[in-house]
Amino acid sequence: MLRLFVALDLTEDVRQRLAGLAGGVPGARWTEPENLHLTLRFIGEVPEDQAMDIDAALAEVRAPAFPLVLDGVGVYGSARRARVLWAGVERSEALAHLQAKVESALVRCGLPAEERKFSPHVTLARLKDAPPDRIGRFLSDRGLFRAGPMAVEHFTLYRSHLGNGGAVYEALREYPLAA
Ligand code: 3AM
Repeated sequence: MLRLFVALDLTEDVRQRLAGLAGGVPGARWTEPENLHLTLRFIGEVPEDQAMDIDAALAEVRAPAFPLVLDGVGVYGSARRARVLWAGVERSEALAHLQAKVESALVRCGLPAEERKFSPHVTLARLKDAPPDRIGRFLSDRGLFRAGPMAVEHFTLYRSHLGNGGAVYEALREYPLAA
């Protein structure tokens, strides 16, 4: 079985800007800079032959390249029990279009449709018992964060290896977007 997801890679420059946001929140496990990405679709565990079908279907996706701008920071979960700190993404029709194409390609491979609305973000940190006041300060200090535009010219199928030291992401294949 392979644990898969589809994501956009970020440029070195953007990852460094995001890595620069880390710190100041006790109980935060910050994403390693090389692991920072924007998930288009979590797939989960699939057998190898289905992974090959998924690869073939993703290779058929036709969508244009586009600029991506990261904008602002936020939190998932309640104020008292925040779970994830994230960087937001400026609204982009092209990103929504690509995500919809990826989603329909995966459904054609027999995966169940994603029920949750696509909410593009880059996970900065996972939180455990983080003090709400420190989260509040993080959000207000970093609220004006912006990075990019960066050119999105491909998307990537990743394999996630779960281990004691956290997940390791392996890029299996990149699929080009049209110039
Ligand atoms: O890009 P982010 O960090 O939002 O949280 C996992 C990560 O998302 C998510 O897939 C991305 C790559 O691992 N993920 C992991 N398990 C998941 C699940 N069971 C999941 N998303 C939905 N359902």
